Amino acid sequence: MTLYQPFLDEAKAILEERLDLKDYPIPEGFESKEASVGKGKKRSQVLTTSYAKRADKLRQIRAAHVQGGDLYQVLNFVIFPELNYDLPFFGGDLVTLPGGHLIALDMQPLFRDDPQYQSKYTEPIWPIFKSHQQHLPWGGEFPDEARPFFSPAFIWTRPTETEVVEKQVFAAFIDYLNAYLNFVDEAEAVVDTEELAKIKDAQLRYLRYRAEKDPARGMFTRFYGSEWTEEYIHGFLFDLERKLAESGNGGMGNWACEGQNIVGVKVSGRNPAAETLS
Ligand code: DBV
Repeated sequence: MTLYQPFLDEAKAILEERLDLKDYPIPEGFESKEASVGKGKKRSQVLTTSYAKRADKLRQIRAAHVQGGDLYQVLNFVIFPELNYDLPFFGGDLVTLPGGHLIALDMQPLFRDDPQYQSKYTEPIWPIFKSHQQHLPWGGEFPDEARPFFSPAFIWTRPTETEVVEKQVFAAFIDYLNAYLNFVDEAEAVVDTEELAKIKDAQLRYLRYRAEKDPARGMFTRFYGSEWTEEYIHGFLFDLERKLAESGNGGMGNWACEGQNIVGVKVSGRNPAAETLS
């Protein structure tokens, strides 16, 4: 079973059609990683593959796809805008584990409680949210500390039927992605220095939260060990701090392009960003 392959394929096709995509480097060793899990008859292979691109206004578009038969299917798909746009993050966490399906889908706000921000980035998608919400009821228990990072149009659901994932979740995922790309089309670069500083703070707050609390850390550590996992989290999945440190300019404007120079540079240890910054 590869439940989320059609999601990834369709997302790639839409991105390809709607954006002028450029390559984004995936650090060596993280394009694809395999491990055997379980014992005896239950032994199976778990494959994790990565996808990454960038585009105008979008610093990183990336996906991690875990395929481990009936037991583990995960697609984590996030779009990180450049720091000179007030765009939200596109965030999809589509998770199927032995315990069932768990779906998080949202345009994660930089400034959740700002009414102007809500009218710009939540109101336009409200009809889409409502149309899907009726098929995808609230999934219950949700970590309080994660709330600031989600919008009122957050879809959080735990479907009991795989068919609901294949149909309703798929439709919601595609609608949200297209609506997100509409925002990207409209977005204009921010030039006000105060505003830019707020955006950078909000991006770093989000980044640090996600890297620190990554709910996949346990799963990845079991499969691939802690060294690989920490490097995957800080060096690829949530890499903003590294990129800022590498570009060495505090990260405004076009730094992501300069960031391309780091291709081939080997990083080792836990987080070189911390050393460079101190
Ligand atoms: N989640 C990720 C990445 C994943 C991933 C990069 C590549 O951020 C997978 C893989 N999410 C993943 C897995 C689980 C979850 C759960 C494997 C199951 C963990 C387990 O049960 O062992 C939204 N994802 C979750 C949960 C939430 C989210 C709330 C439940 C975890 C819990 O109850 O603590 N997405 C997640 C989140 C943010 C987000 C917290 C915060 C901004 O965007």
